[in-house]
Amino acid sequence: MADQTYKSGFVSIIGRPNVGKSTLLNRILGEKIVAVSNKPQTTRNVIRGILSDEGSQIVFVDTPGIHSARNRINRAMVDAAMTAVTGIDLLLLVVDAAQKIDEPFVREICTKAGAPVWLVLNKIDQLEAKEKLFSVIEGYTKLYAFSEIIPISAQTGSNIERLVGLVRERLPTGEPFFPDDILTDLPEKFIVAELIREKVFRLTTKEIPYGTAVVVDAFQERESGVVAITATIMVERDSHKGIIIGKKGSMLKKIGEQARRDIERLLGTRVFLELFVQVQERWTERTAMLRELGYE
Ligand SMILES: Nc1nc2c(ncn2[C@@H]2O[C@H](COP(=O)(O)OP(=O)(O)OP(=O)(O)O)[C@@H](O)[C@H]2O)c(=O)[nH]1
Ligand SMILES: [Mg+2]
Repeated sequence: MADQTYKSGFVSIIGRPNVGKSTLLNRILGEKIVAVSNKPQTTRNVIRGILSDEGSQIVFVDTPGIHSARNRINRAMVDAAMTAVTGIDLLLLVVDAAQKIDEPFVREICTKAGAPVWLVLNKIDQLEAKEKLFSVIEGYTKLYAFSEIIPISAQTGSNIERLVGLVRERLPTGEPFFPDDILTDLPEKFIVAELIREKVFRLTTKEIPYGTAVVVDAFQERESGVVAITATIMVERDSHKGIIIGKKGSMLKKIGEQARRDIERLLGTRVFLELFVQVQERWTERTAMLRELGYE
């Protein structure tokens, strides 16, 4: 007979770019599966992270930051995020506690939400004074009757356990949606590409990261236990290719080394990572390419 007390549900993590949504997902899972950087629009896909224990399964849905998108890929990203506002059990609206309240945005999300909205005040480690938090909370309370308001720091881990505990309590009873031993329903290949893309976002500047995408071409477990991975970093222009490769290959080497370390931690094995760079002109505007990369 099915367990009558087991709880399960979907919880979307929504917010403006750069507020710390992906940092929060990684922190909750205790593993890095999504890219985090100090540049806005780091996340491009809706990514489900699964937290299971004996009595519950919470599926957290990380989403691209919502902004006024101009080009094709960004519009696809925002559309994807907006679909995650409905068809869920709970919505975590993440904001940067140190930033001015974005009233129209908060109102829009709360109006469109198809589930109770909790306000997650992130980056409280950046508030100069604790008292400041009270006025921030007051400001948001005037805007909307949030079911919960939870101050956290995704970076330091402050109050994360409490947040997860409250979410678990509020979930409906029901069967698990996924096996209890997986962190995400996405293939390993996708997460590997995401970890490589994160390094490009962290190590390059200006428009370079926005014109890059990563595709894993081969993923092979060898008898020695080493996983051999070949991946291609796509760029939009020849000049960008030069930057990604760097002087005597120094940038590509750095991207590869840092990515390999993260991938090894995730897979728990030794990894041999080979990276290539390829120019695909205007791929961010091309339907076929966007589909192939899972962005549309
Ligand atoms: N000080 C501080 N920085 C944080 C905290 N959480 C996230 N950050 C930083 O904020 C930046 C953005 O974090 P992300 O997790 O990539 O933000 P995001 O909301 O997923 O951004 P998009 O994917 O672009 O929408 C990174 O530099 C993080 O290290 C926090 O609690 N405190
Ligand atoms: Mg993100």
